[in-house]
Formats: sequence, C-alpha cells, structure tokens
Amino acid sequence: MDVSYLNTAIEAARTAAGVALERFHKPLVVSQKGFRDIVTEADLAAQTAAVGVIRSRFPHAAILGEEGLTPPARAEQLWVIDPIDGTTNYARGLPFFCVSIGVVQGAQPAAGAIYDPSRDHLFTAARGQGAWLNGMPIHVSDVRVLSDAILALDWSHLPADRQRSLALLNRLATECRSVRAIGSAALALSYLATGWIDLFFNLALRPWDGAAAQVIVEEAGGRITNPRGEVWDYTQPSALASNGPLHFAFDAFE
Ligand code: 2AM
Ligand code: CA
Repeated sequence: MDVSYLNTAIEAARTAAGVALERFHKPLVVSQKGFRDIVTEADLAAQTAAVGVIRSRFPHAAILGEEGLTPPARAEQLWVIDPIDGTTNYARGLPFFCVSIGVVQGAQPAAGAIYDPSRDHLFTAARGQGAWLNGMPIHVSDVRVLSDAILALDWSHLPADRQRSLALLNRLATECRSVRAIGSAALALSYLATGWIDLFFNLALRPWDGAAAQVIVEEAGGRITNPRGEVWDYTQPSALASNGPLHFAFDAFE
C-alpha cells in the first residue's frame, strides 16, 4: 500500500487525539446515544479534526466514522474512524482512550494507526510490512501456557452480551495469570500486538473499534477469530484474539 495512506492516518489520529486531549479533564457535554452508550462533544470535535486531515489529502475519501459518518455504498477504499475509543474512560477522566483510524481496501484493513495521547503511544501497521510502536517493530508475546497469560476483555453494553462474556470469563479466569478490562478495544488489541497482554475478547465490537487494530495485531503475528474459529472480519461483533499459541483457550466457546 502507498505509504501516504498510513502517513495520513497517523496525522489524522494525532490531530484528533490533540483535540480530545485539549478537552480532557474539563467539563463536557455528554449525551446518551443508546443504552450505556454515550457521546461527548469531544468525540464529535475529534472526528471533525480527523476528517479534515484526511480530506485535505484525499478530497473524495469514503469515510465511516462512529459519530454518524456513513460512506457511499461499495467504496473500494474506506477510511474507518473511531475518534475516541474508550469514551466511558474519557468522560470519567480515566486516561485510557485513543483515536483509531484504519484504511480498508477491498474488504481488508490494509493500514492502521492507533494513537494514545496520554502516553504518546502510536501503534501502526501496514499489511505485509509490519507493525510498530512509535516506529519500533512490535510482536505478540511468546507465552505458551495459560497460567502465564494476561487476559483482557471489554464489558459490552447489553446484558445478553455480558452474560456471554461472563460465560467465557468463567472458563478462563481461573486458568490465566490475571484479567484486565482496559475499556478501549483498540488499545487492548494494540497491547496484545506489543506483547503486553496475551489474550483478548470483545463480543460486541463495532467496525470502527477493530479496523485499524486488525492489521496491527495480524502484522505483529497475532491471531483474531470469530467464535466459529474462522478468521475474524472487522465488521463482525465477536472477536477472540491471541498471540497465536494461546488461541486454544477459546476452543469450544459457544
Ligand atoms: P467506544 O469507547 O468507542 O464506545 C469497551 O467498552 C470497548 O468496547 C470500547 O472500545 C468501546 O468503544 C467498545 N464498545 C462496546 N460496546 C460498544 C457499542 N455498542 N458500540 C461501539 N463500541 C462499543
Ligand atoms: Ca468511540
């Protein structure tokens, strides 16, 4: 893929994250989007900033953005934006949130940039070329036994999804080293790609949560499947992710 796509995704992610960080810890207008689902004025401002950067380079870009941005049907190339992943953390002052921008070609994420402004962590990848944290190559962990593994999960919004998550957690929590809920799927998947955690699942993902992360995890040597054990596609809600050797932990789920 042309390097200008990844560079634009990086610049858009950094710009949007700057907008979010400027407003962090300040009084915010928070609106309810759905059950346990909120949006702040910062999500909207950050999305506008990201779109501005992308359109300044690619005026006709097709863009899917969490905050109400729908691309034309059947776009060959798609920019997928989550302007703040981890909005609940953000709105409560917990510094675990990021901007996620994926570039999808055909149906496949081909490049991705995820930027955490609280820690200046920039996770990036380009299909076939590798994955990086702040420009240094990253790789998933080589943990092979469940008792050494750190598992992360996300709490979805709906009670039925939480029941399914609890069923999986119930099987794994007694076996693994420890459990985390980071509150941002894009960051958790980036941490998996970097080898800081070993397993992750989220059973209620939206496309913008995972498009950039998919290419970052896969380029770092990780594996993401759906509950049927097939290669996960970023438009599917249930993602089971691992460093590869530990993927057996998800066997026979559902
Ligand atoms: P968000 O912060 O962008 O909403 C933990 O809740 C993680 O799962 C976050 O990455 C959150 O994304 C995502 N998530 C959970 N439920 C979601 C939903 N219904 N729609 C979008 N993202 C969701
Ligand atoms: Ca979001």
